[in-house]
Amino acid sequence: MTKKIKIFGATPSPYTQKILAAFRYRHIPYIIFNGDIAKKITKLGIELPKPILLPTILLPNEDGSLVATTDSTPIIRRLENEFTERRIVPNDPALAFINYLLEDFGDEWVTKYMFHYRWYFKEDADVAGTILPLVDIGINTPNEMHAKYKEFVSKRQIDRLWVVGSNDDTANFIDSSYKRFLNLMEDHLLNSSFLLGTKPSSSDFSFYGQLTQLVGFDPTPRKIAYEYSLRTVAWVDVLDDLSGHDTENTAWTKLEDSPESLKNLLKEVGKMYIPALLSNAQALENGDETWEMKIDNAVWKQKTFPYQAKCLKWIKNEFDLLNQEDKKRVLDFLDDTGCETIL
Ligand SMILES: N[C@@H](CCC(=O)N[C@@H](CS)C(=O)NCC(=O)O)C(=O)O
Repeated sequence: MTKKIKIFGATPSPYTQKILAAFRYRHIPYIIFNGDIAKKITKLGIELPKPILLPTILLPNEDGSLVATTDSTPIIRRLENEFTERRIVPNDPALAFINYLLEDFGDEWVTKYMFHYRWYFKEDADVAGTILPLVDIGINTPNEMHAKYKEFVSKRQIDRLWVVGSNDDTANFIDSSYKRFLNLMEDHLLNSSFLLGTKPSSSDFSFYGQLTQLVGFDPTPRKIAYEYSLRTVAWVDVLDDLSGHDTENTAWTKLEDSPESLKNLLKEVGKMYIPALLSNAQALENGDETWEMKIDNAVWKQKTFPYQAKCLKWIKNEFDLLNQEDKKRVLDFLDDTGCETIL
């Protein structure tokens, strides 16, 4: 029998939800440990990852010993090779590149909506501040201890808002990007059951992870989602458990036959995320601690992230691995989306 993979995460963590839904679809057996992750991993005598991130997954290295591994995107790629059934990276390398780009956008930009709505408005911050300690230290945490932890975790997260670029100047920017995103999803789901056809891919799980929180956890973005895209609300329910999804009579789309609505989603990637990646990489190179960019006459300002400079490098690497013909297919498809500028 296949050994169960140990996953350490938390229910309010979008990346934990991404990985769990992908495992369910892929029929990869797992055990999930919610909360108090450092203590639980240390107890097993396993070195903690640096930095500790949710989810952390125990995967064997070459000599079979377990390593606490983070970062959902490479973990998903690694498991594609180890579990060959029900894969979530498309076979066509050009489509796989589009999938990579969308997955990265979900993980790195859609998460800005998630973090912003969770901690920017008082009502949402109060809900998150109340629930997070219950997941982390236990549902039965006594009231006094709960109140202290709530104060600690809320302050820590609210203080971090500016790190992801959420502040009074960017609040409207994020809000309109979220609403456009929901409209684009509404249009796309009218044409296609998943991002890339009738079979889910890793980008679906990336969007799903963030949307579990936006639609199912935080009050303000939930209200907006119900107003803007009930199709997305329904889609999140479908994505939750695809363990019974029929993989024989479903297929990934042919890139060239993809609906216009997919291209429109990529235009949002090209409008918001790509300029952000470029400005961030430039700031890192210049040694600037913060950077700003202007889109549609609104200013975006955030802290420079070394990790997002790596994201840009990884996207370029994925593209470089394609043969000439697939590169051309990708460039033709991305023409006029704004994404082509980094390739
Ligand atoms: N790129 C990582 C991101 C994981 C991540 O940022 N997780 C958040 C929670 S959802 C986290 O652990 N943040 C650090 C913290 O809360 O201390 C992935 O795809 O797994």
